Parts: sequence; C-alpha cells; structure tokens
Amino acid sequence: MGNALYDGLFGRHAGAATPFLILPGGTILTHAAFLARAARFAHALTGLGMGPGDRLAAQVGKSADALALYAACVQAGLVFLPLNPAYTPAEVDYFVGDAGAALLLCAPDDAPALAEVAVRHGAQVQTLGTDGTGTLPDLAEGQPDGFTPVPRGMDDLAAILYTSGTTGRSKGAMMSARNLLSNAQALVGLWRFTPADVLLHALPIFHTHGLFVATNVTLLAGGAMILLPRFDVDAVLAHLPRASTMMGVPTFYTRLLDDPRLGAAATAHMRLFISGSAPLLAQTHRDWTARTGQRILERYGMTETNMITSNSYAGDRRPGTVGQPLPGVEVRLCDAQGDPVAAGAIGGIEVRGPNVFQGYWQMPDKTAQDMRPDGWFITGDLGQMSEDGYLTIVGRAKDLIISGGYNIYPVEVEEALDALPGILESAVIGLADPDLGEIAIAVVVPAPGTTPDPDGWRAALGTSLARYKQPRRIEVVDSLPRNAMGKVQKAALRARFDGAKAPAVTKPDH
Ligand code: MLC
Ligand code: AMP
Repeated sequence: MGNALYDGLFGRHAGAATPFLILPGGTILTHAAFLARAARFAHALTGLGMGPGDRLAAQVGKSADALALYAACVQAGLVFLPLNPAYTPAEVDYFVGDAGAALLLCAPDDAPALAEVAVRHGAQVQTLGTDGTGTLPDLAEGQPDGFTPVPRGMDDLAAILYTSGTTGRSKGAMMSARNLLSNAQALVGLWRFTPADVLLHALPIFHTHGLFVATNVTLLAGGAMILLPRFDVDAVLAHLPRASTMMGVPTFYTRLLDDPRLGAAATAHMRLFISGSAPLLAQTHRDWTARTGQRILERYGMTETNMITSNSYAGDRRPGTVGQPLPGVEVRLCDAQGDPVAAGAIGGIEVRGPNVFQGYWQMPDKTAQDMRPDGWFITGDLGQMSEDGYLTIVGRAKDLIISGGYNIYPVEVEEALDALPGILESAVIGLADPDLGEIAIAVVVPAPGTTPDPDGWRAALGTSLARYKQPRRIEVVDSLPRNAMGKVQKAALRARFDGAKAPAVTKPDH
C-alpha cells in the first residue's frame, strides 16, 4: 500500500526541476527541492517519535517551510493541524488539548508562552521561523533528502481544521486523504490548472482556502505559486505581471478596485481570478469586469466540505451566484426536517460527496447534529437554485459573521464578554462593511450599579480572543430586545446600529 495523498498530490512532480514556490525576494524552490526539504523535516519529525496518526499542531507564520511542514506531515502520515498565528495562547491551549497534539510547532518568539501550553498537555514543542531558522530546521539539517512515505489509505486522516460553532467550543473537522485529493482533482480539471500556471498566493495558509484550494491545486497541477507573506495591494500589483491566476477573498478584490493602478493593462495577461470564502457582491463582480475586462470566477466552500460549487470556466460566471456543484459533489436544498424544498424555493444547503469531511474530532454528537445518516452534511447556509443548477447563497441559518473571509462566531465573543466583571449580558452582531464585508459589533448591558468600562473590556478581550474576533465597536445599552421566547432579536439590533446600510447577508434570528 502506498501513501494515497502523497502519491496523488506530491509524488507526481517529485522529481520536477520546475518552480513550485517563488518567494518575494526572488528565491525559487523547485518541486524537487521543496519535497527534499519536506523529506528532511519528515526525518526530523519521526526522529522526535512522531508516528502515523499523531497530531502535529502548527502555529507558524507563512513561509516555504510552513508548507514543507504540511508536506512532511503527509509523508510521515501525521495529522496536520494548522492554527491561525493570531490565536492567543488561551485559544491554542484549547486546540492542543482537544486534539491531543503530540507536538506543537510555533514561531521562535512564541516558544516561551506556548511551551507552558504544550507541557500542560504533554506535547513536545519545536520552533519554525519564517526565515528558515528554528529548532525543527536545526534537527532537519543533514538529514537525507528522500523519505519513503509512510503507507496511508484514502480514508486515513490527513488534517484537522478547527472551526468554531454556533454553540460551545470549536470543533476539529477531520479531513481524509480522499476529501483533499478528490477536491483538488475536481478543481484542477474545472479551472484548467496546468504546469504553466503561476498562482499569486496572498492568502493565509492555515485555512481551507490558502492551504487546500490554492496549494493542493498548484501541487497537483505541477504549477508554481508566488508566495506573498500576506495580502497587500502594492505587493500584489508588483507581482501580478509574473502570475497567471489569483485566488482571494472578496476584500482582495474591493481593495484592488480602490487602487487606480488596477486596470486592463495590469491584468490582461491573467488567465483567472477566483473569489470565495465570503459573498462577492454582484456589484464588485461588475466593477471588476468594467475595469479589467476579466470576469471573476466565484466559488463556494466550507472547511467541512472543501469546495462545493463553482461558476463555469468557459461558460457562465454569473455575478451574485456561486455556480454549479463540482463534479462528483451533490447539492440539495432542504427544509429543517431534511425534506427537499420545491424547485426554485429557498432552502438549507446540504452537501454530499467525497469532499465531505469525516466528522468532528471526538464529537460524535455534534457530527450527528450536522450530518444526516445518509451522508448529507447540513452547511447552515441558505440557498436558492436556478433551473439550470446555479446556486445563489441568500443567507445563513447559522449565527455567523464573516469578516474579510475570517469567521467570527458571535456566541464565542458573547461568552468572553459575559465572563467579564461589569457585564450583565451581551449580543454580538455583524454589520455591513465596505472593506471586510461584515464587521463585528458588541452590544453590551452593564451589570446593575456599575460604570461601563469599554476600554477595560477591550483590553481584557485582548488576552482571550484573536484580534480579528474582537468587536470593532462596543455599544452600551440598558437592555437587549427579546422576542416572546426570550431570544435576543439580533435583527432589531442590526437595524438600530447599522446606520443606513443593510447587512450584506441577512441572518434569521434563532
Ligand atoms: C485582520 N484583522 C481583521 C481581519 N484581518 N479583523 C477582522 N476581520 C479580518 N478578516 C485585524 C488585524 O489584526 C488588524 O488589527 C486590523 O484588523 C486591521 O487589519 P488590516 O491590516 O486591515 O488587515 P489585513 O492584514 O490587511 O487583513 C485583511 C485581509 C485578511 C482580508 C487581507 O484578513 C485575509 O487575508 N483574509 C483571508 C481570510 C481567509 O483566507 N479565509 C478563508 C477561510 S476558508 P490591529 O489591531 O492590528 O489593527 C473558508 C472556506 C472557503 O472560508 O470557502 O474558502
Ligand atoms: P469556513 O467555516 O471558514 O470554512 O467558512 C465557510 C462559510 O463561508 C460557508 O458556510 C459560507 O457561509 C461562507 N462562504 C464561502 N464561500 C462563499 C461564497 N462564495 N459566497 C458566500 N459565502 C461563502
């Protein structure tokens, strides 16, 4: 038995002397050199006692080595668990403990704080800097640059990606080799990626979008990526001339549109612009076409399902829609009981196929809540299907804010706020924002007899929540509006605090 993911994704171009990673400073890593680096990491990791199925949590910056670490995990049969560098040690503590990670890799500067976290959970700590330094690269020094991939099947776990929920703590979505490989294969075919492609990569690499969609598609096609450390308009425009494709969240496109340098001349050589992770306004789609002559291809996905639908490459790219189901992926619209709604009606989007994850790590009850016995996964998104199978996302049944492509679960922020002294209760709502799509606002009722202390609350949240989850504004009110069932009426709060604009996506109150 071989290693299904390694053979399918990496092995095909293992010996290729063609570029895989182009770094902003000009360094180029070929596919062969990248895999040699990964092999040295795999030797170092197995030398630390890591074996098949062990979880490796990585809170590291974006770099060629961070991707080599992912490849090393695949070679050694480890389960890769990437974490947002913005997470606080308190958040990392939960992930390491919940996943039972055997090893935590972190940035050298974070080692003192995170060593405590690792010790608490019996995990080892190693470091990996974005500049090629760290204790893992030290251990990899002098190791052989070939590694025989550990046998792993299609159903073996390859990664766990944590995703918050509308109730309780974050859940680890278990991704098998089949989940990742089948999706990459569908996308390479649909989007016509070839070895000649150069993808401009400005996304983070700890999420489905930047890690699996962008990286796996490029690996499978044998193409190259220009690996920018983060999204920055100047850097993107500077590197665009060498690229043929770009993937981004809608904020990438609105920020580029705000720059007068964006035009047909700057983009004429580009083969494909893809958007996803958050709704792309039809107006942004149209503005982009008017300025560049290019039609953005919008697709729809989710951590638990990888990519679900995509607009057409050669045919229609309909503004405001997320296109048709990927080959091999089934999509249906249902009512709460799981019965399909009438043609053309709005329903909850459910997905089935080889792309759908293996369940939530050690949470069978939560898995059963979201996955029907016959394999349909309930996304929590609401959609409408045209007669010719184009899906439009019309809202979310889940209480979720998507800000610049990052998910913020109001309940998590509300729990953090409610735990603070001086706060009786809170509600966190999403308001439309021209840059990030939505931003989070907290509406807080102070405890009786206390003086509201928004600055103190903000400072306290800084130690418990990643920056992107922290509310952009805190509004103090006497009480929260509630319906007859006692539920907070978030729609009323949005209407009150949203000024003139309606939210980009309407969310029903639960
Ligand atoms: C950064 N900040 C954010 C934020 N990103 N706050 C809310 N929402 C965000 N998305 C914080 C920063 O910490 C900073 O705090 C302040 O906001 C201003 O930051 P900025 O300089 O404007 O942000 P920037 O670094 O430019 O990042 C914005 C961004 C980035 C949109 C480029 O967030 C990004 O790359 N998003 C992509 C997310 C993504 O890949 N999602 C895919 C999920 S997978 P301070 O305090 O320092 O001022 C998925 C499935 C699928 O959804 O279908 O793909
Ligand atoms: P995540 O859990 O971070 O993977 O985020 C997945 C969610 O992002 C989905 O459930 C959708 O709500 C949203 N999403 C992804 N792509 C799109 C899109 N093209 N349009 C609208 N929403 C999207």
